[in-house]
Amino acid sequence: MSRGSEFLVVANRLPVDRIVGADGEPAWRRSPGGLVSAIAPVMRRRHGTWIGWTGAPGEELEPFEEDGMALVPIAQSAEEVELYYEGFSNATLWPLYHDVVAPPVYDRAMWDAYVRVNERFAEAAAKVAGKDAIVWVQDYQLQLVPAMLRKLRPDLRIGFFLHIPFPPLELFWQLPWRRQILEGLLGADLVGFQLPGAAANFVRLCRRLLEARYVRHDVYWDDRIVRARAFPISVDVSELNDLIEREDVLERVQEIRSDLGDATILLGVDRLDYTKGIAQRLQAFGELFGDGDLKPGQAVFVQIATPSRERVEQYQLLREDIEQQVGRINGEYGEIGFPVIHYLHSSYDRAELTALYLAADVMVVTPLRDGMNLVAKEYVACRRDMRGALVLSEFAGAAAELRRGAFQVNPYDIDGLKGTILAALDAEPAEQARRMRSMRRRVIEHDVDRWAREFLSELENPAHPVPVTDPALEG
Ligand code: ADQ
Repeated sequence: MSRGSEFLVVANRLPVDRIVGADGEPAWRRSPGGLVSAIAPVMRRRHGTWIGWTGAPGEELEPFEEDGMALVPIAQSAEEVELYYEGFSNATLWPLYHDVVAPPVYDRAMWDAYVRVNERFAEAAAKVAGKDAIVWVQDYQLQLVPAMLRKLRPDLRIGFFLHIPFPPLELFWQLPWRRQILEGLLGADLVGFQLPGAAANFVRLCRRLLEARYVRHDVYWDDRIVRARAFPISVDVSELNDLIEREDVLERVQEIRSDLGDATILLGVDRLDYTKGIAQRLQAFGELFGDGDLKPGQAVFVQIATPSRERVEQYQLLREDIEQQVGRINGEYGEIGFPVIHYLHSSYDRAELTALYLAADVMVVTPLRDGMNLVAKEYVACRRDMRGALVLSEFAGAAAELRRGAFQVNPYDIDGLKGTILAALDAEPAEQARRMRSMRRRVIEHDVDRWAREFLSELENPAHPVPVTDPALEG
């Protein structure tokens, strides 16, 4: 075998987006986001390779280099995108793993496509990995890759990280292909989750469904030990530190504030997804006007909703619902020049998001279920001024770490949500600072760099004991 890569990342998407370059020619640019910036330095240091899809159906590209990373594109036909990506990944696994907040679709053609595309990723990784290489597989779209890859290349060390929740046995049991998914994951040496509870769900399922032996969070499978551990993901604190000092960002903060008539600003930033609890927060906010607790012009909600999975039916319905709801609330409670909700269905660059975080008096993060939620951590990382308040759902993974500083809420409880929003609006600067200090300590010490380092060190040095649970995450 020729000398291949000693470090590989396998993810549904490549870490680059297609853009039009200065010369008008198509070009690539590194995708924004913590995962890419956390892994990029390791990739460069170890001459790593990233295997993923470009995002364009039917496109077949040769491997190429970008930003110091070797990239191997995996083709997906339009039909595979529909069945594997929009179908099994986003219409089956996504709702099943998020407490079934929407009904999962169980479709055999979707499953077949999921197997086929996972195989393609595994074969590509087997081909480019050097002897004894480290392979890090990412997320729910590729849960079969660890076992497929181990079969092809038993010499590799394989890690897997799940970015979304891992459901309890009672829900996972619905899945017609539950055994195959578990066996797929057990091909890894280390299976990482956001929270210890998810690792515990996984181990319990291995025991009940596969009758696997286990000791604490170690599963004995196929004469190997598969470790299940929690590694709560975080944000790129140093990138955000640079942004909050930029002159143009600070000017933009003033501009946003004055455009909104110096009203108190509540902010929501989410992909437009039914797991994010957008309707619940808007309803609670609207009712505060009906109750007379808030007046138009006094407080305003800015809801940024990034377009997402627009070809999946549930997402189209959600968009219609939210847009109707915004129209209804503004129609009912707004006044000329004072809408109560500003709804923006668009994507923004990091500088604009940072300006919004700095302008917001209250950040409202109310998912019905969320693996972690980076928006909550980004807000905290940006507020070096110790101002602002975070309203945070108990059902976000981030709630475990930010418990002391956030105004925690059950998003299904609309009255509770109203009371919590009012409490956050009323918090005195001293209380805001006390809460923010506690949250910032956690986020700054546990940034995304540390997340990647801890995962890789656990993968590469299994003898090195890492506590099964982080005391800060205990309930
Ligand atoms: P997501 O469900 O996408 O991630 P989240 O963790 O909040 O959710 O990350 C979203 C990212 O997109 C943030 O970095 C945010 O700044 C950015 N973003 C949101 N709206 C944007 C907009 N309008 N324009 C530009 N950028 C925008 C999944 C899981 C989470 C888990 C992450 C990481 O669902 O639970 O935290 O992966 O593991």
